[in-house]
Amino acid sequence: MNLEDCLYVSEEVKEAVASHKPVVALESTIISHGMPYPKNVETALNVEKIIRENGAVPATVAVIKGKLTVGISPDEIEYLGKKGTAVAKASRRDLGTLISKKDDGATTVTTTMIGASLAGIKVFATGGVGGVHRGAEVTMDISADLEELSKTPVMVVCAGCKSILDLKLTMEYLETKGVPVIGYGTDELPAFYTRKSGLKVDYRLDTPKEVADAFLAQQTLGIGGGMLVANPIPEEYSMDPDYIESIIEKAVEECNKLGIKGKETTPYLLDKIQKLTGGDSLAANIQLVYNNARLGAKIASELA
Ligand code: PSU
Ligand code: MN
Repeated sequence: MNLEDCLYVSEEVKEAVASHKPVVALESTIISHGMPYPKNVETALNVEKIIRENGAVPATVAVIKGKLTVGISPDEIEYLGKKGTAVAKASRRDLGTLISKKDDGATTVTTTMIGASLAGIKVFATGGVGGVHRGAEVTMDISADLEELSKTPVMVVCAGCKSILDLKLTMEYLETKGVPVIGYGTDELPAFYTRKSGLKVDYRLDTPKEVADAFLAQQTLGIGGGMLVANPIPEEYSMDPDYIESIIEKAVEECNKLGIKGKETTPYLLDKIQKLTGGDSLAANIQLVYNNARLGAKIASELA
């Protein structure tokens, strides 16, 4: 078996990477497991458009018919969005089996980083990353995303972490793993739906060039690992912190009551929050993803 039997990089992405054009990777779990159809497909296609408008090539990643594919087609985006949670959520441990069975999979932050890295892409934009869950001192539910950030040299542009997670423990874990957390234009870690969390980031950087330079220095040293760039949701789309906190608490309580565990936890919570807010959180979610796509394209342009 060769790498080409397991990995497919689209011609456009291959050409862009080879000629040092800016490329931004995008995940597909957000499509299949993070948003309802048809908003998920509409959002994913708009994100690709925004990246192009900002001078970069988009590379949405997924497992398609047994190949980790970097740069899926609009038809494949539609397919993954329509099939929704019936598509396997593919984390690091799932890749081997999904590929050998010629199956499909929606890539998480973890596996999108893996695909990006194999294709030579440095920047990846999304909404939120996984982290240390509330109650992890008992459940040990810590997202594989944090481990991946510590070893794979890809920068992840996100809107911080949702407080479905224990943000304080997530920051501690990232510190232990040596993952730099950069606040884009802020000293404070944004909390996805809101711009504030009460926690400090490691460094505040204010321009795409500053972020690109920090990443470049880290990679030039050869110490490896990624970087988490936390870009706050634009003020006009941010939600009321008390309101969203009460919703998240309800969702977490319901999740515990139902005994939901493992890889089901995050998709359950995302869906529950969307239902409890009557779609308001989905609108905010979509806007912050667009905002991250714009920043990702600008950083990729600086790196290129
Ligand atoms: N957090 C979000 N939206 C998402 C996810 C997390 O706000 O869509 C998805 C991402 O794909 C992330 C994954 O990599 O969930 C993390 O899942 P887990 O907590 O099971 O590691
Ligand atoms: Mn988990």
